[in-house]
Amino acid sequence: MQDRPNRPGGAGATHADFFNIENLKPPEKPPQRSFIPFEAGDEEGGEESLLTCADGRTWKLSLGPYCEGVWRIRLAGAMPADDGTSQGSRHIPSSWAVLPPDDIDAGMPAYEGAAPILDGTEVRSGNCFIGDWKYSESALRFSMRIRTGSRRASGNMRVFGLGEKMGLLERSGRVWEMWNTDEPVQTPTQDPLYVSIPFVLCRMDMQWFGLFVDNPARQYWDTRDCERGKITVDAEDGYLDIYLVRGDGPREIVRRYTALTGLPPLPPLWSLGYHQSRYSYMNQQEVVDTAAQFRANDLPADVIHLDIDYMDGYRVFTWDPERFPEPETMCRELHAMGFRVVTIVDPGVKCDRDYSVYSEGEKKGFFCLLPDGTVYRGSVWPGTASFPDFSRKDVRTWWAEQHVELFSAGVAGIWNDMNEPADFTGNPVYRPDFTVPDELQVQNEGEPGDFRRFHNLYGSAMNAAAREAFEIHRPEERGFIISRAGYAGVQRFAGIWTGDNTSWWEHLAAEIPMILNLGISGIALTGADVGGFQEDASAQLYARWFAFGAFTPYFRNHTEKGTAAHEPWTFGAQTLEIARHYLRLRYALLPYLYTAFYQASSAGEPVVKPLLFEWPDDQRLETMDNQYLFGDAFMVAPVVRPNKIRRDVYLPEGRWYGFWDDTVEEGETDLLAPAPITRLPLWVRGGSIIPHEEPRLHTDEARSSVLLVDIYPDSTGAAEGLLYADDEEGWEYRSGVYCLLRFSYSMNTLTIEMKHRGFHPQWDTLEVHLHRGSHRRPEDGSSRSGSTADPLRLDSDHMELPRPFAGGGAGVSTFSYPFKAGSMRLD
Ligand code: MIG
Repeated sequence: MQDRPNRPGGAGATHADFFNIENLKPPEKPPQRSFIPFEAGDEEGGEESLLTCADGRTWKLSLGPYCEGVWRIRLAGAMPADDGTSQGSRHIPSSWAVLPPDDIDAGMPAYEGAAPILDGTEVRSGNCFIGDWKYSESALRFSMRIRTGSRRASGNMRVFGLGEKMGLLERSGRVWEMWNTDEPVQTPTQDPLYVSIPFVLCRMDMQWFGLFVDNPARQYWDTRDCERGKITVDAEDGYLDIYLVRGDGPREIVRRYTALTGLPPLPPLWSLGYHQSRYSYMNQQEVVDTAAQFRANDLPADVIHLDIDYMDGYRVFTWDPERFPEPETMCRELHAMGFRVVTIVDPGVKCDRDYSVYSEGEKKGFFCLLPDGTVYRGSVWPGTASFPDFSRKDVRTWWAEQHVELFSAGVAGIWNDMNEPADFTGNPVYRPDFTVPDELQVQNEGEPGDFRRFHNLYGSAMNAAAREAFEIHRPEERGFIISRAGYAGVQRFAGIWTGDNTSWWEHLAAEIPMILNLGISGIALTGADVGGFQEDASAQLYARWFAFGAFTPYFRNHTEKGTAAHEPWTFGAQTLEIARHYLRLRYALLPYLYTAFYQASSAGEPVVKPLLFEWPDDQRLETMDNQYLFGDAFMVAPVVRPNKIRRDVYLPEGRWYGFWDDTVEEGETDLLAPAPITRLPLWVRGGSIIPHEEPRLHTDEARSSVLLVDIYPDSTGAAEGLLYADDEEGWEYRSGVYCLLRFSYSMNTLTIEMKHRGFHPQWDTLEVHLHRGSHRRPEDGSSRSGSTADPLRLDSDHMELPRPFAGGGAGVSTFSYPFKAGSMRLD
């Protein structure tokens, strides 16, 4: 039995301890500490400055360029310990997040703005100041401020990013904690959640900055003084490793930050199709039957997920012998229907000496140890469990090898859950310690330490091991990994889904700023449990969420144990029709979406982006988190409230085409858009060219040989778009086996330019649709009076589905050509 005094549910705890209110007090955020400021030392150099503190010890502040547009600011010194001795060191540990400068190349233009300078105790870049360094026994603190000519601060600072957080797009006004936490109660005030990414994108007056504080220990970001031009950061580890990212605007800064922490691999095309999940499909037959229902209902889908009940007693890397007796047969049957299988993997290994993963891990000394050198035993789904030390290369390789149990059965993707890591022995109400003890020792690639430093890295390191699993067992495939936890840079290994949301309208709304801020924080492959995880969705919520989900990067339906069924056919015929409609649209747009992912993996561009990416000077867009861009061409304005038949939409500068009816609007305009239950409010940005194709039932199905291309000219009559194509699964694209086409249209001529010719796409015919648009708003069909059906009824006999790309209606001209590079006149 271990002695865990702060853990009411810990080993040896009694029932009474568990409900002891004292033990369940929320932790103080941030803890009160008394800080002592640093003073400038005698020696000052151009790129280094020595700071002294009251006890005479010196700290070194240094500044240097890191890579294009990025400067690194470091503060290292001695952290005084309680007993007055010096603990910690001047040594800044190697980063898990940041790539070596030589490996960073996102093909970006050189940055020509003012480089920061180190000036005494401060770093200055334009009107941005980083300084005000302070220390206490338990944390380092600094502030970023803006100063303007007047003595009053500008009062005009906005911050975005910080990874996966509740709340709005804009992050000012509270203290945010960086500490990966398994938190299913996602109320607006809840913080933290599963992912920690200490990066902000901020605007100060008309200047944009990125600030990344690469320190995986617990941090607090205090944005309450943003309106007075100040952010304060506390980091509970004895060093600061800060990256100041400059660029021409939000897009370039995010691209630079993403390149700094690693571009994501291109996901295989199948993983951009639809994923069906539930906690859990309880046996092999149920999985196969569910997949068959998709086909019987003519529903496009590519993936089915197996949650923890496929395992034998929740032993990771095993199959339950009764309920999943023949996983190989199951995967084969699923594959024959065009389904791939993704299995959940949890890090906690059941302490059971008759189970090889445990006995081997124990023998090899691969589990995290308590300070006294004994193996730590926590408690998760399998009961008592130990946690692999993923900070070690040899442990990651060993973990990667265990995946053979899944891969040999035919599993195609890995879903890493519980990797905060969650440990039920912590405080179940205030969950920051619902994890393994801070004292656990890790070897951390030769820089040993404890979980204070490694906690936030645990998820990323587990994902690195899963990446290695693909490298070992499926070297020909890109693989697919979706994770719940992660730290900055996790995008190199995995995408992130937003965890345990609830079937609430509020959560549908909350997912938009959450995935936008994840995108700002470098993670392109993101999505939420469609329909909501906890509780039962209503048909109306489900229909709205489904349409929105089709316009998120990772599109998966999932639900909790014990909830009503959430498969698309379980809400009645009309909801099924709506789901099919948006699934078909998703599949039609795969060439477009895949191209957006190419931009993510080659240039660090998020797939879903806030409007401020394109219109950084339009200050109305800074708080806009119910509309967003999906790729470069679509603006999505999901309905996130019940019983709405219209919704308010703001169209920024430029020309806009209603996706369903080609109504042309000139921004900047506010309008009330029709939104019957069948209709996701959707616009195409004038100036776009969108490649798409006939929807298939799954991505292995033979595709039509016709590439469809829709042209939406801007007010000058011009448009452009990209198309990326490759073999959709392997790594050859990294050695140039892909094609990249640029479409441009002006003066009635469409030009296709081959930017890269390393692959032959499968389409041989091009069908071009030129949209001329209509300035007259059609009858919107959303009024309750008149002849049209009730816009919200999901039980009416007749349902009119809106027609994608305006259904090739009156304002659309169609042309057909062989698909090849060259120019063609459209008249
Ligand atoms: O503590 O594996 O977020 O998607 O269904 C619950 C069971 C553990 C949490 C995940 C959820 C998954 C569930 N898991």
